Amino acid sequence: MLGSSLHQLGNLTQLMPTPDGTTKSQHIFTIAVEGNIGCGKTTFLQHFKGNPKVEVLPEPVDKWKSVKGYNSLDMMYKDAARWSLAFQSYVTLTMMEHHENKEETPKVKMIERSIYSTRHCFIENLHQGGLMPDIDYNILGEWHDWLNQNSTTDINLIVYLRASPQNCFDRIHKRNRDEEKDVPIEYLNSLHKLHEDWLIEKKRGELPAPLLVIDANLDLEDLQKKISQMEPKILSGNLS
Ligand code: TTP
Ligand code: MG
Repeated sequence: MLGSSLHQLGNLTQLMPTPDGTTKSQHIFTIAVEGNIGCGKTTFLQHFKGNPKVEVLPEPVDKWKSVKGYNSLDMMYKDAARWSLAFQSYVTLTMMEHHENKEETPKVKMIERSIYSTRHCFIENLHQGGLMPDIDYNILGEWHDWLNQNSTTDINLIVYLRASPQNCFDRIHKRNRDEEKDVPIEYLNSLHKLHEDWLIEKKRGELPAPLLVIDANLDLEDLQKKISQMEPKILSGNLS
């Protein structure tokens, strides 16, 4: 079913004139890779990096770490009650840059996360945990509603890398990103629950795209093998 919608999307590909006179096309198929912090999203994207038919857009964590000299990720972790609105607004902006990104030749676009997980997992978590007041939460909610209605936020497939919070915790400590050194397991437990509520239990309403769940509890080598096996399915969008 998804295979035929991919075909239709291919036919619908539009060439869009840009102010500099060149034309850029819509992507034929957009895949959002989702899952808890440390579940292996970047590893998954790396696998497709050399493929000329795929445009890979990893999460711009470096941008978040350097906003005109400010490390907004670090500020958020150190004082979430003060900085989460600023940080989550910036994350939303950088997610939109990826959603709106267009190429000169149509390709499959693969993005690390989306505005959907920013909202349903991270913003929700901060609000539920009492670190984001209602007013900030409501304003961000209105921004997200507006963006969904007025800009390109369409995705065609969600790949959910499902891993236990304990495995994510171990990987985060192994990779040792400075800002994340004090992330407690409880934080990963709540984020895991919010991913499950959104993607598996569908508590946030209908998903924006069909879902492919991959067990990401495997060690790195086995995960790589699994991604290779599943590559044709993922890139064709044919889940049957
Ligand atoms: P992730 O988006 O989970 O990316 P990752 O690179 O840690 O995951 P993986 O190992 O699977 O590639 O989170 C990046 C950091 O940004 C992490 O510390 C959580 C934080 N973050 C937020 O606080 N709010 C957000 O909305 C997002 C998207 C990330
Ligand atoms: Mg990553």
